[in-house]
Amino acid sequence: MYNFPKGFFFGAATSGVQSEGSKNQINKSIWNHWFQIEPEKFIDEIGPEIVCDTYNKFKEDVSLMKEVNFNSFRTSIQWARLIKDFETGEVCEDAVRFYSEYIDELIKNGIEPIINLYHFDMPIYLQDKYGGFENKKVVQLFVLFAQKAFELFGDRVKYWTTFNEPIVPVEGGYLYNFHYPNKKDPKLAVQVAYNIILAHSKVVNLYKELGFTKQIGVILNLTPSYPRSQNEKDLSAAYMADLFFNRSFLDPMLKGEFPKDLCEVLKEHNLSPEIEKTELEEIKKSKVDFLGVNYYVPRRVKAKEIKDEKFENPEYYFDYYINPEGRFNPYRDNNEIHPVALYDIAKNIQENYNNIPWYLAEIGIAMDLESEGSISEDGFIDDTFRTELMREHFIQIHKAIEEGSSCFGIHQWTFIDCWSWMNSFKRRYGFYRLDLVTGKRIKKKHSIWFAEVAKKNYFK
Ligand code: IFM
Repeated sequence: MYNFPKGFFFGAATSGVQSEGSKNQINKSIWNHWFQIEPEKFIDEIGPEIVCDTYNKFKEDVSLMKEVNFNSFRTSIQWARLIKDFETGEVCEDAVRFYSEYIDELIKNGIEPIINLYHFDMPIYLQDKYGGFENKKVVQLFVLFAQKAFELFGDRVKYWTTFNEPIVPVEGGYLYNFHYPNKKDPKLAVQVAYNIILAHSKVVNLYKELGFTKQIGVILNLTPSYPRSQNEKDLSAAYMADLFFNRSFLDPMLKGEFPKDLCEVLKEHNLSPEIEKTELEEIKKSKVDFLGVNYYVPRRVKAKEIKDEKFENPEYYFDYYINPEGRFNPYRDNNEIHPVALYDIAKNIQENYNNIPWYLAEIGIAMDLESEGSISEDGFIDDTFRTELMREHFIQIHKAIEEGSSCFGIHQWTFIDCWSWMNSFKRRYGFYRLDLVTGKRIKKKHSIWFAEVAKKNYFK
């Protein structure tokens, strides 16, 4: 019997861009813009205009959350929806109404909202005019947006997060070309990463300075790096991967300081960002109340075989390899399945990050085959595969909690199949299948298992 602590969060996560649709949205994000200029880059040429249409259907959707016994739910406020004038912070009244009613509907139904402020969604106006987070002016304007959100909803929202997976816009937009502005520029990538960390710290500090007493945190995608062997070179490869992809954000956001090794390596390659002393003080001062962790796959690394001429990205220090003994998800690009990584993440937080309260903010199993053909006789989408794997992952969380980890919840990605950036609807993760033609939400089998676990607070 796997029992969870009283009040454990069970729910799901989504984001504004991926669920709302763009109805009545005065300003557009980089996603609307990118889709407009290069629709062929998005699978089946589906863009963010309609997606789950949560803007219109949030009441119906909250009742669907109740059917799965969620006691908590995360979404994000879109900067480009809430703010009408980015320079002055003037808000859009319709967006205030929408977010206010959405948040109230959740609370009225006993579902604790966790509200995130940035989920890859730079307003195109700010990207065009200032270069987005390339520019510290935009850090300042993000703080203004956050302030508006706190003033408008801070009386009701008890859990805020500044960023979801802040490393992803850096990777996608400045290293590997899967987010707008599609640049490949490691120096700029480092500056953007630094500016995002600064923006996060300023917002955390502001929240406290304004006298709000609830909780504020951040959501990081943590991917433990496993070396191919215990050979020194493989170990060093894993160390560098961890430094670049996990500690780069974990250390400044949780400990208030950058890892020394990372600073040295960046300096060596002439990649150090522009930093002001007062900014470092701001980063040091900012203390998050909790951490959200997104986990999907482990990172398998080995020593670099052929040296790159110059640093283009962190893979300068390691190569990837496929675990010959691994298990893989046949539905999604053969992603490795490694539930023990969750236990390892929990231990890392417990031992190296002061056992800060944290929750699993995303865990998901993508299945590409959720077409009409996989509807079982009883009318459900049969995603038993997902349940089996979720069970294994939950067991690892349970084990860590038994050993003292301060994990306070599990949110699955995602509630209703949502739009997933360049992949649009190819990879489906939801408790509910979204019919793209009718917009109907159709329950999947896994939601029945999850509803039981959430109701009882345990599973066998
Ligand atoms: O869709 C994304 C989400 O926006 C961030 N975490 C991973 C999900 C699945 O790819």
